[in-house]
Amino acid sequence: MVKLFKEDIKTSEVLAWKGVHLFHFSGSSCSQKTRIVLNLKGIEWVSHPINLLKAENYSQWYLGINPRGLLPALVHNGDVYIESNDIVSYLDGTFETPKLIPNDHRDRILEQLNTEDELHLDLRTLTFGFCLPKFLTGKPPAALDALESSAGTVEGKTDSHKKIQLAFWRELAEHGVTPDQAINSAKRFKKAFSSVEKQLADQAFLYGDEISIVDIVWFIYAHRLKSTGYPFKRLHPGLESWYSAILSRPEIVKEVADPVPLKVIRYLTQRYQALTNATFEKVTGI
Ligand SMILES: N[C@@H](CCC(=O)N[C@@H](CS)C(=O)NCC(=O)O)C(=O)O
Repeated sequence: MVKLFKEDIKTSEVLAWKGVHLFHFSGSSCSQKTRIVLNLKGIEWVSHPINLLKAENYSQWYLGINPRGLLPALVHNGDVYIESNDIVSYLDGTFETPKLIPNDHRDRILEQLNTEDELHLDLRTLTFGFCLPKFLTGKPPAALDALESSAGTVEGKTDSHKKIQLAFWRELAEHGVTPDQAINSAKRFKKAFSSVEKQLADQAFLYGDEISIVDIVWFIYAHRLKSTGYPFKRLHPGLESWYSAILSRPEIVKEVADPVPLKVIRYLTQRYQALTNATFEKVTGI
């Protein structure tokens, strides 16, 4: 559980905030996960949008709340939590119903959340490779420099996560998404979703009749992957009714809806990829 120490929090005004506050961005998958959990649990929360397209997450103000410069971040009565899976676990423990991490399966669920987190950069790779033109995927070098030079600590220690983020963005700026990266990311998702499909073979949701946090996190990845051209229906036919059942919930669908400009950009990007033999299926061979 990544709960920041008081001395990590340089934007000290948040220490006095009461209630539940979420820093988030509409199109961020980790933010979507957290908003869905807040909705399903009926928790009242204050919204603090941070625009990733304007690199607001690298402002000194936001780095003073989340030294990793990532979304989401949760403030609850002055305590700051980062890492979306830690945030949803915290919310589930603090706001009892409906229970999204049933106690009987807690260890396995935490393991699955870990697996999902490890695939996060693969999701980014495929999103940037197949939904957006390259010129829209980068971060301003000055913003990356701001992250690199910020002296923020996480739980009192210099944080190693920053290096991973910086390497990702700098490599992306240098060579875009390479075919090898796309192939490897696609294969990892194929493996992960094959295992989700097995677990769902004879039940409506991954832990029985009720939706759990694991359904939510895999649903969000499935939803994003579908938009990249990953052949979800062909590879995982057993997941279609599970996916549609989750998508039909009003507390969920509203959090994953794409804005019209993004849909237009994605449509044009994928038309161009079709004309140049560079679609998801052509590149990954999956
Ligand atoms: N492991 C982190 C990943 C967070 C993450 O990568 N968030 C993305 C949005 S989904 C972000 O803030 N990206 C902005 C950036 O890297 O500049 C979590 O689960 O919270």
